[in-house]
Amino acid sequence: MKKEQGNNPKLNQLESLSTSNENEMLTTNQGLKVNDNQNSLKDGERGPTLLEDFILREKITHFDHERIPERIVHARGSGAHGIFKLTKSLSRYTKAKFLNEVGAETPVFARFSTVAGSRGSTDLARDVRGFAIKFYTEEGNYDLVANNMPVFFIQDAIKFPDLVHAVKPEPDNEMPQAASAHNTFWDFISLMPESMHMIMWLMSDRAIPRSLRMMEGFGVHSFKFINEEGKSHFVKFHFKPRLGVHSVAWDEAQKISGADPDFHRRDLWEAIETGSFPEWDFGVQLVPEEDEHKFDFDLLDPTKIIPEEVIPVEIFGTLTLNKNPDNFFAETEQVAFHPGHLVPGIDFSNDPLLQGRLFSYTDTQLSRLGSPNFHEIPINRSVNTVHNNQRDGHMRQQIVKGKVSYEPNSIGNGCPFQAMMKDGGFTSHQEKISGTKIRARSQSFVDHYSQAKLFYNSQSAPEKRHLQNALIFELSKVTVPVIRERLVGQLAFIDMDLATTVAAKLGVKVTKLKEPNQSIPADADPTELQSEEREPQTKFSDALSMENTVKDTIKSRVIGFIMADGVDADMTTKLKVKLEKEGAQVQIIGPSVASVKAADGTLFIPRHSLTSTKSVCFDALLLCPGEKSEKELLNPENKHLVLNFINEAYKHCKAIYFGLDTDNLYASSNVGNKKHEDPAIIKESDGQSEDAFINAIAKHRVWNLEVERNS
Ligand code: HDE
Repeated sequence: MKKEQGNNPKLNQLESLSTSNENEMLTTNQGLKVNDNQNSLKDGERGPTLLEDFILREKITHFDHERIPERIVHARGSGAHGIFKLTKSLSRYTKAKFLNEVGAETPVFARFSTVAGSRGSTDLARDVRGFAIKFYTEEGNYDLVANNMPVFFIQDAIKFPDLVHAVKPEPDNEMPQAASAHNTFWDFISLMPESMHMIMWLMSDRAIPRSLRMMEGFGVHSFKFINEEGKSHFVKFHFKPRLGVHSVAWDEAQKISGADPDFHRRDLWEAIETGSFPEWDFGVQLVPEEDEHKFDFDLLDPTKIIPEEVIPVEIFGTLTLNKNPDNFFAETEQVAFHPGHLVPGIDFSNDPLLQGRLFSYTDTQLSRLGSPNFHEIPINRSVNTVHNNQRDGHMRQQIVKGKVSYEPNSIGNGCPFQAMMKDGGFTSHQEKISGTKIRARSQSFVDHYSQAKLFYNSQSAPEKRHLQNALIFELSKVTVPVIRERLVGQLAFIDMDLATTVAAKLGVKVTKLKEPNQSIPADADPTELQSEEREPQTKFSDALSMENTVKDTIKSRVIGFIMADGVDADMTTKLKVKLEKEGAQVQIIGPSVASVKAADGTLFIPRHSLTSTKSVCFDALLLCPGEKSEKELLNPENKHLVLNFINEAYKHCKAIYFGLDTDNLYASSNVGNKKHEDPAIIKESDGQSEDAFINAIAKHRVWNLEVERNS
């Protein structure tokens, strides 16, 4: 059941600007009703087309210009509307109105994305995910252009084009698509020790999320909050998903890319359509300005986190996504985010990566959306009216009355006039700065390994194994041996075990490097500036491991009910109702999509057939009860398909429920060979209950049994 979306001023604005074709006649762009949309105007039925056919020309011309350049990075994305609700006031720290009044609701538009792939690439690429949110506040648009990982590859914006060129498909043959597993990426990374912390995140399962709804969001940089008194705090932004942080297996990710390349987009869309609205807690880590230098890293360095054990994340609000866009292009494709879209009470820090971003985002919209009037596109409009003296330009839509477009003026009574601070006029935080003009990096940015170690040390055994395997996979695709060796040399600074495990599978030796440092100023003593090998102050952080995430809900989990003719309708329906009551989605899989006739004559309509989907598209499987159904499933036509389903789900550590009279399915599959206790394999015939199944799904996967399940 879809829930109400409430009063949302942004949706009201979009509604007033949108049209529907329902019950309407076809017209040209000039509003002329079209009488024939099948035939062009010709000189006789078989003759040439006439140039005067303005209807044909208009249609084809518009079509020829339908494409706009995709985003240089983050081209592949999915968006949704929603509401941000403040649950605790932040007025002590910031004067931003939308963060002051408890209960205040701010409309938002969120867009999640992969980074490297093109607009049509797979959702399940190993990649960072963008997590961009536009808050339509009364004081103007505020954009939090975040990622699902809290650090970044590089420390200075000037390296961004190099990073992106290295990860994108190689320039000579445009391969590989949406993948970092290639020479140029690892060549660059192996020469950039500052990327090592981010590489730990990218090689972890965080880079292959189960769902966009099960990802954390991080502002990455330190920003600043400024309160009414002008006092400032450094702030790091966090979004924590109510459903927990969960990922798929790499083998699964690759298979999903074939079975359903739109897996994440579909999952988000369907969750919202079915009223299972994704929710995140919004939190901040706050550091008073005077404590800036109290850490063993630099708050301005975007390759560092503030461990949650050092400064806890305080929760202040809830982000809920509750409406799908009406038109993908008009909304998700044309939305234009910018870390420089601010409201009073929020400001930047001097993070050199953030500083560079402040230039890039408007600049890119000019070539992507084609005009300085991109803010007038409905999805980008603020909910408060824009008043200024800017005029004209391509595709201008606002009709500003009067003669005046300059300031000062007397003809327009001085309007629009500057807003005083007390009226909400934006002022930059008055930070005292005195420096020498210099191209250099601060010595405080030089420790590249402590937090990479912290991340690696904080992972559970299965997470470490996945991370090692990811590195082995990626570096096996690298064809230049010296790049592999150099990268392994970098890993040795993080963890010797990690380096030797990876090296063994690559056939290279571990040589600990004195690594080249890109940030060395020309006149510096290189030995002094080389990255230090230090022990981090914080050695473990529970917050960094997905092992410690939410594992008590099966809401929105997709459970495949495999059945064939003769299934027991009563028992199956009972199981279905129970799982749906817990918020899960049950999808029926039949031998084909033709209806399945139960033993008592009840008809079930499958959403999928055994050939139209794969087990990787489900969180858990349930083999429906019924002797005849089992026999059908084990007939030669279906047997290999159904066993493949079960075996893959087993391999990927999922929960599987064998209903009554499915012992032969159990015995014929790999599950039948298991020689260990496995809480995620439930057999009704052994008296195990549905509750055990629900519990196992909520735990997501039995990653700790992965080795046993695959042996
Ligand atoms: Fe971006 N980034 N970025 N980025 N970024 C873009 O803007 C850029 C960085 C992020 O869903 C582009 O409109 C530079 C960090 C997201 O539309 C572009 C630097 C973080 C999105 C751009 C960075 C991000 C973008 C491409 C280093 C995490 C997608 C198209 C100085 C905090 C937003 C566009 C959406 C998009 C530039 C680094 C997040 C080219 C120069 C760090 C989520 O302007």
